[in-house]
Amino acid sequence: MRRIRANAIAILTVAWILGTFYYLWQDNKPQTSPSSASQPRAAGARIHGQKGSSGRLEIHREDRTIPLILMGGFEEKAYLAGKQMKPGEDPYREHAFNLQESNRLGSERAIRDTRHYRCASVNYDADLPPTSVIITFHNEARSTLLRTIKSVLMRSPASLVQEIILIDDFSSDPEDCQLLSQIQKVHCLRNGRREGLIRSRVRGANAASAPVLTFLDSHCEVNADWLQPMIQRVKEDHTRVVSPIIDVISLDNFAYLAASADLRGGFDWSLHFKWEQIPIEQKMARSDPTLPIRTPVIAGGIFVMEKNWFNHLGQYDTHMDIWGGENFELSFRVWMCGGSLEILPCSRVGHVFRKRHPYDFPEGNALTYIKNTRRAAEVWMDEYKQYYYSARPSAQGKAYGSIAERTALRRKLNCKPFRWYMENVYPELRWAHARTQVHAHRCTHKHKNTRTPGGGVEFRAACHPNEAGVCGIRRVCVCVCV
Ligand SMILES: [Mn+2]
Repeated sequence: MRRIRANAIAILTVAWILGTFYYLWQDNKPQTSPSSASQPRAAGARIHGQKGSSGRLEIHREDRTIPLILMGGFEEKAYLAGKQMKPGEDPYREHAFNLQESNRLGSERAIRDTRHYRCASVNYDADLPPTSVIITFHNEARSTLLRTIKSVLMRSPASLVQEIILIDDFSSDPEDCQLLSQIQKVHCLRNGRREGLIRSRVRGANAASAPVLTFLDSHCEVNADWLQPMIQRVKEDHTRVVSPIIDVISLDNFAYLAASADLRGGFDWSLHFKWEQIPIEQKMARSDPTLPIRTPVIAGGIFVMEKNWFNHLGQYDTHMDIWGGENFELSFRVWMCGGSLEILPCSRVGHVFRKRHPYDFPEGNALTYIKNTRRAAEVWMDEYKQYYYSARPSAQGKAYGSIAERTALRRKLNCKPFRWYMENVYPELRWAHARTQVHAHRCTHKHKNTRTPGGGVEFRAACHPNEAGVCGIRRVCVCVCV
């Protein structure tokens, strides 16, 4: 009896020791926990602090060092010293982020590899096509701009980056851009007047010599192997437009924080962009965390697209000004005219999200946003544009210029109606609408047979089967339950 008990204790002890070892081994496996920073990464959204020590190992993969020859005659110290803060100056004033911290960091800091650990073992084709990286900016801080460029050179296979095209959108100091063109592969184009993001990007795309375009913001740091997953997806199917997960670089201390891997781009009827959770059915079906995430819209700052496809689809609406709304126009166009949009979890790029725009909109921030989104709604949203107007009544009566070219483009490309987009790409939006709009308006009579230039469908068709389209004051139409 005693012997049996002693044996049992011995076995339990061995099992306990093995269990402990297994636990420790598991815990040391390199892993980035997606739940450790699960906050949305939208501009203005609250940013989740990184959990200090989660007990897991963080891996810093070796960055490629930039060969000196690649930096050409560029004198980094002189470039950065040329724009230093004056003592006592508010470090947030000029750029709406902490310039002092940015300047202190240096241009080649290491950042945490925030990808899921399984991304490191995904294989990519050896013969991926090269890309032209297009960075547009207006009065960007020299330290953030340089870090953006150097991170691209450090963390991309040299053969994939054919060139980096900087579009200086009429910044106060032309040297911000010009001096950087001493770095190999970096070209600088300067606008003779303020054109805004959209026309600047089109200029960059027209100058690009590589078959794939990579649009990048000017205050980013790209992460390990960011480029291969995106170029691979575009190579496999040229109609895909892909973007990375956008990590958060703190505007206060420039800490690099992992964003959640479970988000996609969405919007509400006022065409306000937001990050949202992937619908639960799709989330359950995701067996492999390295797989792409379909997204109804992209945030717009960072994406990769084939150059021919970009041109075929009509580039951008160049009558949009400065910034804002262009991501909706592009997203609707890509989906409705035969392409698709994806977020690739194995590609990560850090971006400084700010709470305000540090630059002026010549016609005012709100007016520009309304003009741009109104153009997107008028060209692409068919009868659904009425929801946009009901959510943004101030848009009615605001000038938005001629859309004839863009509606002609839509006809030429034979694009699907917005209704198709609603049903197949973003069905979740309709429900949100039905719940919020019904209470917002008092409706007077049924609105019948509204024919719209784009779709030629009754307004009624825009509603859920158990709803009817109703027209209220000022032709604002909503869906109500019947
Ligand atoms: Mn930005």
